Amino acid sequence: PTTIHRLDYREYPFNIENVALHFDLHETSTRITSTLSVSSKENWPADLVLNGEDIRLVAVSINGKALGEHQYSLNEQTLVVPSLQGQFELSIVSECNPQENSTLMGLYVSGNSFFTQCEAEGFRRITFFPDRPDVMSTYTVTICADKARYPYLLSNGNLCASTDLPDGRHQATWEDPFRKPSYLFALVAGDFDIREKHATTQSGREVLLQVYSDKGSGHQTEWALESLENAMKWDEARFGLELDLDRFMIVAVRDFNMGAMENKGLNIFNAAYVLADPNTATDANYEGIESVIGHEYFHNWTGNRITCRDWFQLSLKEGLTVFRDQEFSADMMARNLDASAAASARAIKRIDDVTRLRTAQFPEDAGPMAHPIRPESYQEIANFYTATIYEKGAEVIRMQHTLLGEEGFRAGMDEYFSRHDGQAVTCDDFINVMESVYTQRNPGKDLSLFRNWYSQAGTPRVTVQLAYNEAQQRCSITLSQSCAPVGVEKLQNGFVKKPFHIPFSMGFISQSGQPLMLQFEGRPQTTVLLELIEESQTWHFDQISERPIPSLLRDFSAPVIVDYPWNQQELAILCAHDSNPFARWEAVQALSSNELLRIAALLAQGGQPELDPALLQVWQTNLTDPSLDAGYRAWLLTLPSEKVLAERMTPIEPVAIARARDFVREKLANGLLDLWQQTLGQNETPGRYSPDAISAGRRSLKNLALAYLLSIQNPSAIQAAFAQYQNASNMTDRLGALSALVSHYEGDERDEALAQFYEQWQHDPLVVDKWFALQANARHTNAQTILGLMAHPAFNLRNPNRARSLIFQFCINNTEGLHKSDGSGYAFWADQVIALDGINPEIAARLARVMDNWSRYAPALKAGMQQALKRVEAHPGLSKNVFEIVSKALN
Ligand code: BAL
Ligand code: ZN
Repeated sequence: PTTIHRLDYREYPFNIENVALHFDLHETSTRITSTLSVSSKENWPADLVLNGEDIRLVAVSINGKALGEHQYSLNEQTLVVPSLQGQFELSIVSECNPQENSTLMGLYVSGNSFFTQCEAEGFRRITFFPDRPDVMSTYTVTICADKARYPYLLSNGNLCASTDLPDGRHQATWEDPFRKPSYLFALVAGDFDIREKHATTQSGREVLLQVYSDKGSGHQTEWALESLENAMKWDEARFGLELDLDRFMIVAVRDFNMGAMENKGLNIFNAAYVLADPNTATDANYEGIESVIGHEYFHNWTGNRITCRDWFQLSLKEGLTVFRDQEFSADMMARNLDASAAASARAIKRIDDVTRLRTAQFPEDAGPMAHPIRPESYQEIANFYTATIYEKGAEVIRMQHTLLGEEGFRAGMDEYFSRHDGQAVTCDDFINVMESVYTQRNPGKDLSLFRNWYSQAGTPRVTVQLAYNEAQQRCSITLSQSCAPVGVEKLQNGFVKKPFHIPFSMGFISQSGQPLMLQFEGRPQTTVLLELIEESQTWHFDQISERPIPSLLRDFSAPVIVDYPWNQQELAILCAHDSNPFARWEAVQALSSNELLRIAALLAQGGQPELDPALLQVWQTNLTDPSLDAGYRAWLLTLPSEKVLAERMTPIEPVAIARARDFVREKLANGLLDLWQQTLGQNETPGRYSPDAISAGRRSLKNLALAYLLSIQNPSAIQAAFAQYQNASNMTDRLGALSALVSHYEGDERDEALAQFYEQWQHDPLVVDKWFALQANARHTNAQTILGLMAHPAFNLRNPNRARSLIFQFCINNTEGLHKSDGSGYAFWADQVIALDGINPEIAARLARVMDNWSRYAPALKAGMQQALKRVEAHPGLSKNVFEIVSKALN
C-alpha cells in the first residue's frame, strides 16, 4: 500500500462551485447522476482527477457531450479526464449496490432504510469526485424512491421541493447553501418516528430541531432532543455561536461504524447515542448521548464552517470539538449545583476524561501506532481516527485554554472565525490565531515551542524535585522534561526531540493537610501555573514555614506523566486533604497503583502478598468523609484499571495485574464490610429517574459497594443484588446488580437472571448488546464461550455494535480470557480480525489494534501474540486498513 505524506499536499487545480446530485434509489442498484460546475484555478490545462471506489461508471459527458472511452482513463481508484481548462459542466452517471455494501462507507442499507457515511473517504463510493476536504461546493440533491417504503427522503440543508412520481415513487430536492467538502454530504431515506421541537436562537430566529428514529422507538428520543437544544443554547452562551440553518436533523441508525457523524444539518447517529429511556439506558448511556449530541452539534462551527485542508489536520476539528464537548458536559453536570457540588461534578468529568486518555491514548503513544496529533503520514486515514487525534488533541486545546484563560481563549476563537470562516485550513492556522492573542496578552512571549505538541509524538515525562531550606523558609521546585522517541520517530536517524511548552499547575499542602498560600506573579495564590519551556527550570517560593507536600499537575493541566517520589505518608495526607479534587483522586491512584504493582510483581513470582494497612485507611477515610459527594467518592474508591496499571509494568504480566486487583478488592471489601453495607443502604434514588450528576453519583457509589461486597461472595449482598435486579426501576440499577452477579457469583440464579434478562429485552438491540457485553467480560468466559455466544440467533457479525459488544469486549477487557496460556484467546482474535476484514475493514482494523503493544508483554505471551499477528499479516487479500495496523505492530 502507498504511504501518503503531509508534506506532499498540493492544492486541487479546479474549483467545483456546485454539485447537483440525482439519486434513483433501489436497494441493489442505485443510479446516481452527478453534475459538477467546474472551473480551473490556473490558466493552463490540468488533468481532472476524480476518486471512485466500488462503483460502476455508466457515462461521462462535458457540457452535454458524451466522452468516449479513449477520452478518459479509469482504474480501481480514479477516473481521470486529461488536460482540461476553463469553465465547464461535467456530468457523470454511475451505479452502486447499497444492499451489498457491508463496509458501511458510502451509500448502504440498514434495516429498511438507506443511509450514507462519507467521512473520511466514503463519498467516492457514491460517485466519482475529488473526495478531499479542501474541495468545497454547494450541493443540490434530488432523491427518488418508492414512496410507501421510503416516505422520508432527507439530505443536507433545506427542503425545496417534493413531488409524487409515477409507479408509486416520489422525489425530494434539498439545497445546502453552505459550501462544504464531500465528507459532509448525507442522504437518508426510510420510514421513521419523528420527535421535533421549534427553538429560538439568540438572534431570535426560529429553527426546527428533529430527531428521526426507527418506527416504534420514538419514545426513546426525548433525552436526545433535550440534549440537542441544550447544546444549541450552550454554544450560544459560551462561544457566541448560533445555529446557521433553519432545520437541524439527527437520524439514528442501527448499523454504523462510528459514534455519529456531523454531516451539515443532517447528523447521522449510531442508535446507541440517540435512544434512551430509564428502563433501557444507563446513566453512562445518558451521559454519552448528551456528550455525542453536543460533539456533533458543535462540529457545525468547528469542522463544518471551518474545515480541514487535508486529513493530516484532522485534530484541528476533532481535538477542538472534543474539548468543546468536554466543557459542555462539565457545565451540564455542574448546572444547578452549589459551588462545592459543582466543583466535584467538574472534577468527576475531568477524572473520567483523563482516565480515558490514560487507558487508550497513553498506550497508543508508547506503541507502534504512535503519532503526533498532526500525523506526518498514513496508509489508511480511517486508521487515524485515534485517541491521539481526539483525546490528546483535546488536551492540546485545553492547554491553550489554560495558557490564555477563558477570556483569552474566547477572544482567540472569535478571531479564528473572523479569519477563517468558510475555509479549509490547517492546525498552523489555528495556533497562529491563538498565538496572536497570547502574545498580545503576554508581551515578549509566544507559542513557538507549544507547536511541538503538534509535531512530536509520545507522552512527556516531567520529573519534579523539591528542595526545602528551613533557614530561608524557601521551597524550590525544579521541573525537568523528557520524551523518548516513539513509533516512526525511532526509525529516523539523528532524530532529536525538542522541549514542549508545558503548563504545569501545582500547589503545596502542609503536613497537617492545609493548602499553603504562595506568593506568585505578585499575588497570593493556593494554585500556581508554572510554564515549563526548557528542559529544566526551577521556581522558588518564599515564606514557607515547613517542608510542604507538593500537589502536582492539578486538574491534569498537561498530558504528561509526573515523576515525584512522595512517600506513603505524604500520599496518605494528599489522599485525605488535597483541596484540589482532581489531585486528591490522583493521590489515591498513586498510592493504590504503587500497592497493586508491588502485589502484582510478588504474585508473578509466586509470592504471598499482604495488604499495606495505609491503603485500607485511605479507603475508610474516603468512604466516611461526609463532605464528599457520592459520585466523587465512587471515583476515589475505584481501583486503577488493569490498562492503567499495565502502562507502569515491564514486562506486562496481565494475569498478575488482574489477580492483584482481585486480592486488593477482596481485602478492601472484607476490611470495610460494615461501611460498604451502610453505603448500599444510604444511596437509594427513589422516585422518578433522573440522569443528573447527583442521582447518577449515588447509583454509581451504591453499585460500587455492591461489586465490592459480591467480590467476597457476601451472602446478604448476594440477596441484595438479586433484590435490586428484580425490583430496579431503571437500567443503571438493574445492570449494576446483574453485572455484580455475573462477575462474582457462580450459582444457578446467575444463569437464571441472565436468561430472564434476555427474555425481557430481546426486542431492544441496545439492551441485547449489554447482555452480550456482560458475558464477554465475565470471569471464566473464554474464546470457546464467545464462539458459543456467536452462534446465538441474536448475534450478527455485520452489525458493528453487536461485534463490539461481544468480540471487542472480550478481546479488550477480558484479560484472563484473551491471555489464556493455551493461546486460544489469540487464535480467536486472529480469526475474528480476518472474518471482519471480509465484511468491514474499518471495524476489523479497530479490532486488530488489540495487539499493538504485544512486544511489551512477558515472553511467554509475547510469542503467542506475535504468531497471531503474523498469521493475520499473511492472510491473502487483507485490506489496507488491517495491513497497516498489523505490519506496523510487527515492525
Ligand atoms: N467526524 C467523525 C465523527 C466525529 O468525530 O464526530
Ligand atoms: Zn468529531
